[in-house]
Amino acid sequence: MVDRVRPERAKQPEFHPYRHPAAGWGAAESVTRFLLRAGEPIAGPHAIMKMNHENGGFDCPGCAWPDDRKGLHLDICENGIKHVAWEMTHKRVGREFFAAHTVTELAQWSEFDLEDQGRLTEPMTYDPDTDRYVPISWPDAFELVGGALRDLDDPNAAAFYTSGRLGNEATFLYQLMARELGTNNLPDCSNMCHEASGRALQAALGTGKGTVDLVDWENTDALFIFGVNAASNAPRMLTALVEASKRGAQIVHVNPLIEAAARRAIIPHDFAQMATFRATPTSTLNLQPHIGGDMALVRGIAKAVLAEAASNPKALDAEFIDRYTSGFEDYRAVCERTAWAEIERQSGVPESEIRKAARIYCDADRSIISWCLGVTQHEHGVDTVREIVNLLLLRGNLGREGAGPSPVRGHSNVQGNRTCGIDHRPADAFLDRLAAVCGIDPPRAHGLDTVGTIEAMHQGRVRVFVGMGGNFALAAPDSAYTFEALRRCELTVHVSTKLNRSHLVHGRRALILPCLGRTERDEQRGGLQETSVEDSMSMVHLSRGMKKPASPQLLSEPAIIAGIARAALPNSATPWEYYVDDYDRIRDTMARVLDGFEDFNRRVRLPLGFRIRQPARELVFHTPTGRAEFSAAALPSVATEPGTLTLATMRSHDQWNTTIYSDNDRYRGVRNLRTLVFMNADDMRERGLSQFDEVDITSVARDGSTRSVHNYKVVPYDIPRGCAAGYMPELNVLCAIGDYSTQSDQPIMKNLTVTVRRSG
Ligand SMILES: Nc1nc2c(c(=O)[nH]1)N[C@H]1C(S)=C(S)[C@@H](COP(=O)(O)OP(=O)(O)OC[C@H]3O[C@@H](n4cnc5c(=O)[nH]c(N)nc54)[C@H](O)[C@@H]3O)O[C@H]1N2
Ligand SMILES: Nc1nc2c(c(=O)[nH]1)N[C@H]1C(S)=C(S)[C@@H](COP(=O)(O)OP(=O)(O)OC[C@H]3O[C@@H](n4cnc5c(=O)[nH]c(N)nc54)[C@H](O)[C@@H]3O)O[C@H]1N2
Ligand SMILES: [Mo]
Repeated sequence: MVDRVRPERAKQPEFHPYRHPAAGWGAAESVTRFLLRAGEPIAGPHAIMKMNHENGGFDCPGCAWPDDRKGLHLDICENGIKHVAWEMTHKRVGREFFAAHTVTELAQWSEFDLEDQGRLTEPMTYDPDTDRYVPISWPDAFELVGGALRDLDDPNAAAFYTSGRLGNEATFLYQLMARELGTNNLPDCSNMCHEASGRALQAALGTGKGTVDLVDWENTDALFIFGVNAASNAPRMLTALVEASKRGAQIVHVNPLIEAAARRAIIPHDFAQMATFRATPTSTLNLQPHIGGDMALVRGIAKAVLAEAASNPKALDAEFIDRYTSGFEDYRAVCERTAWAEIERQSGVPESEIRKAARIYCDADRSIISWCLGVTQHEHGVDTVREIVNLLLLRGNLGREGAGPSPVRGHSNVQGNRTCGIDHRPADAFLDRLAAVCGIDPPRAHGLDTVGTIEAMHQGRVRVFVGMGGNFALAAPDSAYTFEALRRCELTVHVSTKLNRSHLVHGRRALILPCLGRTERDEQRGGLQETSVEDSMSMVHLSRGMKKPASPQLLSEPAIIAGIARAALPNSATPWEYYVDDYDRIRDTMARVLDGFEDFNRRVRLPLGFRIRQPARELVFHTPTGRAEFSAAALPSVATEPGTLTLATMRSHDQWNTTIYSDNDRYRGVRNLRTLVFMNADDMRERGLSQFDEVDITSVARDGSTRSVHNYKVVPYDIPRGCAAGYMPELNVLCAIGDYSTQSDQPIMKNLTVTVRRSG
């Protein structure tokens, strides 16, 4: 019999710095082991062959990195494979399971053990008398939610969360239902992820998205990569890095940690490279700023570029600045005013190193700057992304091949969710079209985001919570506070594929509604359905599930939304059932509501799908001035108080957000340990700590309140002094609910002030 993929908690923790290339054999071996243990040695690879295909196949439910567009149909990666296998497990968690375990008992289980029970098979509702989940029919489940929503005196007492995996068609129906009910309470995982990027790009360029695509990545001269652990979280970026390196492009990594992608790599699918063990270096320069020091570092590069322009006019693209931008003089002035000493202090990087990056930037005709959570989850995330845009504008790195901003999005369809209407601050123009096309009267007042929803649940203002995918309880900040908020709800509803913490931290009444996964066949009255998704680079394409559903009782996400909507809005004129019968009909409506979706049904069936029109890419800027806007923000103060450290929460290699595959973090050299804190050896010495010593970590929130975790093990790591790092979601208990950015409302999950003390 196959054994289970189970973190070997009894095993001793190990730490041996990783010395091999990223991807390559390590990844191949890890995948094989994973599939064998998951009992999917055949279904796994078979399914993967069907993933990301040009014609048919399903979109990888993993990250949002785009598929290779050159006819290479199989750009697969280790973590994508794990992700697919995770969904395809043969294990099932049915009614017998729930009958055998009380919720109080399950609450003691680990995240791993909960999800490891396998796929949910039928709708379940919480029975307070027995403290168990018991089966409920779909019609009764819909009526339970519908009744609770109908009973609310104010539609704003409901909140509808979205995790970024939801396909575009379901997304559209979901926001339509919320707005027809009368609320913009549409919190989503983006509120914790790239909210800062969206706001900054919107303000600077009039678009909430990056402007580059993979062709640009293939043609750029220099890549600047900030705050992403690509080898683990966007592994197919390794392909782009290897190819860039081979053609002589420069690659600069900016990260307090030197991550695996910043060393050398073997292309995940390049078997020749794997056979010869020939890895390619994937970095020209590594800069290790202090956590939160990126804005100062970018300012330093810009300062050096401006200084160079005094003797070399070509350092700036004066024509571009003149024709297409606004605010340049103010920006130049603020750069000149910012002293190098200040830049060094804030960034933690010496001027000489920053100048090296500036040299690379000035020598490159075309540059791309890419970033992820290391940049966004800070108080000044918006200012930092705007500073990145400033730097690009200086040399006209926008609107031409090989140049531009390239945020790395997280969930496979998180970008599509926003495009299709999941936004607690919707634009009036969008609401106008929604009203005209769908015949509803959408509310105009802004709704609640993730943090706002938690606070409102705590205060009793939101009483019905619906989670469309995801694991809200655990993904959100301040676990204790968020748990209490959910428990105060009248009703919590989770549409899910697997059992997770959010099901156990429930309201007075609770529902678990099991849905089809992306890999599964979605049969409706109109035949086999496909759903569309949008990747990080604005490509929209269809995804078609191939596998027999995990249980005959599963419904698709559009069908579940329609069922809830019909029950909640009995007099709705929206043809919910008609939409669900054939998703082409949803797409026809979307084509009339959404910008850039004209002729949706035809274009989404082109072999590679289509790219959503990007005005900024065409140098058309929907900003107040009609130009790309420089910003001239002052540098924030990111220095730590004596005795404290700045701690960033992040993912290990072997997890998907709140889903933990194992207790290993291969590229960082860790085995059998997740309750750890990476620290600089000098900071450890100062505290008299040695490797694996047990410590308590206490965060100090802005309001002075403290939160602690106990008995974490210290791991000495190459990280700047004053900085520390550890894993989400375990460390979410340290993220205070009130500590979100005043610029983006995003929880500052990469910037906690902590003290670290020996336990006991
Ligand atoms: N396998 C896998 N893939 C994933 C996910 C997953 O959990 N597993 N999650 C998906 C999601 S939803 C998202 S949003 C993305 C997340 O992708 P990442 O952004 O890579 O996520 P994190 O693990 O949080 O890592 C952030 C990186 O930021 C660095 N960092 C921390 N603080 C700073 C800082 O102040 N400045 C800079 N420059 N760097 C800093 C850390 O060292 C780390 O390398 O990945 C997506 N892809
Ligand atoms: N401290 C800290 N906290 C963080 C972050 C951080 O860096 N640090 N990162 C934040 C970020 S970037 C994000 S995106 C959030 C992630 O937050 P979420 O998106 O809420 O969390 P996930 O862990 O991705 O959700 C996993 C669950 O999704 C369900 N699921 C999987 N596939 C499907 C499907 O096809 N349909 C449906 N309906 N359900 C499905 C399963 O039941 C599974 O248990 O976490 C945030 N939290
Ligand atoms: Mo994310």
